[in-house]
Amino acid sequence: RGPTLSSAAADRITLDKMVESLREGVYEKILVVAGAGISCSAGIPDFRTPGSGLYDNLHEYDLPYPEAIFDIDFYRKNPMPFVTLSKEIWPGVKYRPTITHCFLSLLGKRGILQRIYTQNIDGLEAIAGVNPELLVECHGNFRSSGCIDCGSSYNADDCKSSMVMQGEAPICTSCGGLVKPTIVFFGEVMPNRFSQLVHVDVASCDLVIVLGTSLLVDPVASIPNWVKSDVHRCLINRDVVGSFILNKPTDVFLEGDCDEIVRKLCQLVGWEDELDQIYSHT
Ligand code: CNA
Repeated sequence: RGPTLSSAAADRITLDKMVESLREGVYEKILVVAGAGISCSAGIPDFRTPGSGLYDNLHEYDLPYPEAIFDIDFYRKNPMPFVTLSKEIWPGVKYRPTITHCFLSLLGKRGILQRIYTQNIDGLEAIAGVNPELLVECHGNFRSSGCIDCGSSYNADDCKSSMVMQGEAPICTSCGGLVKPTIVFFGEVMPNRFSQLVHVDVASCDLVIVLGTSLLVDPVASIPNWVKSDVHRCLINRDVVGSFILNKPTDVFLEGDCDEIVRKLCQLVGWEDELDQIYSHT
């Protein structure tokens, strides 16, 4: 016999049940999937929000199509759009972590974070104090750089001063090719760390929290689908995305602004002071 309607209802995850489980320490291995939406309140636009998203605001770069800014062949012909974007978002220069980044840091400090898979390249999770061991920056970061032709590594500080101070792409000292930070462009392979960790993480997590992403870029977009079928999944976003469908017993959708929602969640669980403490130190 399958579950009766009433037992299915009893098993259904709700905000109240999730809060209670967080308070009582039921979840011990939380897997987080994050996207550009968690950095919007820091001042960094996302890609796809109509009007404010980067894709609607790329006129100044004169790109043939929006994704060209992260296209390796286009970079080879015209690195300036990416250089200009990098100058804007280079970690530690202009933007500070949001309440949501601090919430992720809080999960880490409480020892209940399995891993964060972030699609963001702004480095704000690390700046918020997330232990590097608990972080997979799926689309790379600005902390290292290399030649797009011969692959030689290039000093990241020198790359930063070329791009941020001089506003130009550095040239490889070995082969004369163009250098870029180790941001994963379309068609490039993801960091090894992703494939090394993701299988174990999806198999062992006991809650998935997805925040601020349209879940349109694979393979990260598929992570929430790879967890066991009875694992609770919480989506904190402005809209329903990916395989989250309303009324699925394992899923809870908290609709709206992620900073407001994680603050509310922390209030309910009793973690708000801790959250504010982390925020005040970033
Ligand atoms: P996206 O496709 O732009 O989607 C963003 C999602 O977040 C949308 O569903 C929005 O509705 C939602 N959203 C926006 N603001 C908020 C908010 N305040 N609270 C809750 N939800 C919100 O971005 P994805 O991350 O899904 O796309 C993957 C791309 C984006 C990756 O390759 C990134 O490298 C790239 N990107 C990164 C950054 C960054 O590093 N900060 C910025 C822009 C784009």
